[in-house]
Amino acid sequence: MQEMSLIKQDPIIADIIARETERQSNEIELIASENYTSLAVRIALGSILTNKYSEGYPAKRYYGGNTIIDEVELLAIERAKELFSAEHVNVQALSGSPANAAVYMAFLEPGDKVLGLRLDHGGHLSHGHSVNFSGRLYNFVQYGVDPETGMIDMAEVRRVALEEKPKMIVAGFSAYSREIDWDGFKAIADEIGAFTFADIAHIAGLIAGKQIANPVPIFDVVSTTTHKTLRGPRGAIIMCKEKYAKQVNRAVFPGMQGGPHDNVTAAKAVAFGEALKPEFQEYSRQIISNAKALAQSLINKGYGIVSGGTDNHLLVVDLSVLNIGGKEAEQALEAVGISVSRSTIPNDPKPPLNPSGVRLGTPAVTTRGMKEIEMEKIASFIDRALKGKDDVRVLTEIKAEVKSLCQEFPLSL
Ligand code: DSN
Repeated sequence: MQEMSLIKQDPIIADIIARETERQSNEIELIASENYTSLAVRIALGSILTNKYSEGYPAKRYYGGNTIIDEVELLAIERAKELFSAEHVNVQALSGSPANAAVYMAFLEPGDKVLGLRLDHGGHLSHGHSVNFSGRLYNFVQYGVDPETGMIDMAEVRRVALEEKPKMIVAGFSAYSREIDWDGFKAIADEIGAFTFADIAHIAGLIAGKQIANPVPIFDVVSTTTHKTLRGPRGAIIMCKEKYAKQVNRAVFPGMQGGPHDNVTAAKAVAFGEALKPEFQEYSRQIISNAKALAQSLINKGYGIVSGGTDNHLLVVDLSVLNIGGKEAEQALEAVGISVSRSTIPNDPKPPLNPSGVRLGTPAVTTRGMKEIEMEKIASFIDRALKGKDDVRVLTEIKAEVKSLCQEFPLSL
């Protein structure tokens, strides 16, 4: 019904959406930060809640007519609190980087010193990269992973922290595949009186699904996007101790943003409701099991995996063995219907536009219902496509096999 109306009113956009639906249905999604939302999440996203303005917070709005909207926001807050054992949650942050900007604004003054992980070692742009607002407004100093193990060395984090005495320590990453020692970060921060900030954007679903440790009860402030492993709409939330609630809320509105996107808030509430169900724990367990199986299958084929494996949903494959760059690999895999993102490896000798690795993630394929056996097949597709990247016949053959595997695991549209 809604689709018919779009086709009638704007056939060009309707056609684009139809083609993207077909692409998502028939291709393998291995981008670690992507997932497939449920129909319920998408119905909330497409609802008339998008028509409303509600600057402010429940019962304290700057516009009339918000009684029902207040119910939506309060429900999203309650569910997020339960999911992460949080004292306070702001559900209005529009996305990951704006959420992080609000966190910095709530706890720091421009020029303050912050400690975060280097982007090329698995960190995130908003954790202090020089081209990002974070690196321009704040004085970021950075730690890296151990060159031998590819893992964060807490002794090194402590050494840098004691030397630099930052006002805040950031933990949480975009391309790091190992468990994070939250208690270790907290202990180091306590030694120097620094705030602790965890960005759990990538692993929030695995924490909600009780498969990996939760920093929310011990850290001062935690941000997460809602659309990655958490499988909700594109957006973010910020969680903090009750004593910081006011400053975090003020940083989001009126500090960073105007009106919240109430349709997105409703979709977040739906996703949190889904994540509170016991089946989400099984989903999270399977994501990790699939990532381990994919890593092992690639290791068996001779590929290097940064840090030697994974404890979460992602892995960074070192392509040096094939002597091809991440960009060529990304393109070869796209040609067979497999989406991945190029990635630096620690101390990468190659440039960021064509680094030495690709990052793979299993949240989306796990949502489709794929298991370890399919990960072996996917590893074989990847290996054959990379080795046959210049042979159109080989690529065409693999593309047909990818489509046929996808059709065994249809998306719920
Ligand atoms: N772009 C996201 C990712 O792919 O990790 C992080 O913001």
